[in-house]
Amino acid sequence: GTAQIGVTGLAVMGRNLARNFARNGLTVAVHNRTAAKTRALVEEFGEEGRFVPAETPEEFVAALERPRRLVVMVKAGEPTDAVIEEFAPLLEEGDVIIDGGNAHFEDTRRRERELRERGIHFVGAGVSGGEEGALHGPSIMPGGSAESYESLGPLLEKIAAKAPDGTPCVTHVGPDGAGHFVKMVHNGIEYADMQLIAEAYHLLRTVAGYSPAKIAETFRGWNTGRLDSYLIEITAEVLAHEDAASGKPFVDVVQDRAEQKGTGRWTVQIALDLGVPVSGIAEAVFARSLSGHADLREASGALAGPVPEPLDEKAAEAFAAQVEQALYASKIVSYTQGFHQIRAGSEQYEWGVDLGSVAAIWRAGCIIRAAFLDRIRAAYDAEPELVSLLSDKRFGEEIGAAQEDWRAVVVAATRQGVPVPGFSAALAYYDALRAERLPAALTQGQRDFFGAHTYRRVDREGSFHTLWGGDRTEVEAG
Ligand code: NBP
Repeated sequence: GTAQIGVTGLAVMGRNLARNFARNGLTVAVHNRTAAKTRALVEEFGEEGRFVPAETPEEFVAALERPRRLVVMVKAGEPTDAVIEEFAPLLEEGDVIIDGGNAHFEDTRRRERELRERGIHFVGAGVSGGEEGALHGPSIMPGGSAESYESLGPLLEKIAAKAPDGTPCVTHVGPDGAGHFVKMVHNGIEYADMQLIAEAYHLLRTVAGYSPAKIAETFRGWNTGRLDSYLIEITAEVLAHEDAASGKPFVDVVQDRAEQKGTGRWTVQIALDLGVPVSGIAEAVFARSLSGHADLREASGALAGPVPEPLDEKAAEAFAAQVEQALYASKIVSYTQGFHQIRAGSEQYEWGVDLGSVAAIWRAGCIIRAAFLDRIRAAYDAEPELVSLLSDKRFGEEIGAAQEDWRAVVVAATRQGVPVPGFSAALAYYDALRAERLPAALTQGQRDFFGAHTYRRVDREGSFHTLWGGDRTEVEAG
């Protein structure tokens, strides 16, 4: 074969990835279960580069140069297993299967193990940026053997997004499931970012009394500063958009029920298993789920509470500046929590993930791309063992400078009855970390009282139990 890479699964993502490879000068074998899609791709875009269409798996495998590199871009879950089972028997030792779908990292770990036993490299690669990213340059998070990355890396570097300094947004994240794990947390952070932006919008709308058009303008302003990011940019676009049919702001004609495909939920489920407090991401997932409970909301419409009273123009402007502070501070907390989760996953599975490189490959191509990520990378480059982003001097100073306004925003929201689960959970996390003593000591006392779960003392080593049902003397536990 002559193709340097193959793509099987030519729905929107696979088709665009194949075109991206071809546009970058690679010869690309293309295959799809339903052959009509393969033919359509070559008919429509054949002039963009060198495609080798294959009707059968055998033809597809034969079209590839060795070691073969095949990208599987089919629906996550069972279809991915079915495709792997179809192709693996046709491959030889040293060939590489790349799963670019949104697989759960535990599935990736299992597939990698099974294929390794058969002498085949399996690379679970997170691909972010949607269909546009797949075509023009996604952020790519590949996991798998270092050896497979040697043969694959240079090809991925060609098609990946380029950061502002020109470096490709792809790196060998770590072994087996590391890439899909990092992609999962990326999506969790994306949920949190979107929720925080939604809360800022809600406050500007109800407390500041701004119109969607005015809020779009406000976001455009923010996008020239430290919040400069793709999500802020598209927020302004969505808010400025008018519905053609009704002439109303687009945001007012869309049903207020957010949906989800599941990667945010995975992030929280895994965080619970790892014992990592990702409260910002969790609140974002819950906020979407709550919005979808039309029954609960209908049944609760008569509950008492304040009706927000819009501020006058001057006060509104000052409030908007405070909301920017709250948004930025809460965003720092979300990323702090997300990077904590990656660090914990990396320790648990012994992946050796370099957090600075993760921040670096999120700078372009992906949904959470932002100027901010350069600063996160700098923080980890300066101190790779950084315990928490909040313990980085510059982030610490910035969040410290924002905290008074952040509190004022949470207070205003609470007074006016506007839900801000993201802002307030982030603030609670910040205050919990700062606190010299947490009430967890009392929790331990209660646990010891009802369950003899024991506790540790501040002044002596060892585990202790108080005989609560007896004379309340303290005994040393075994
Ligand atoms: P879909 O997730 O809609 O999958 C459609 C593709 O899977 C088609 O090529 C289809 O072949 C193939 N397929 C299925 Br379904 N079952 C199969 C089977 N048993 N054997 C062989 N092929 C099978 O495509 P997509 O939206 O392009 O997404 C591809 C992957 O990329 C997914 O894992 C997705 O989660 C991930 N992803 C998507 C986005 C996005 O923005 N859409 C972003 C990032 C990641 P057919 O044509 O014969 O039916």
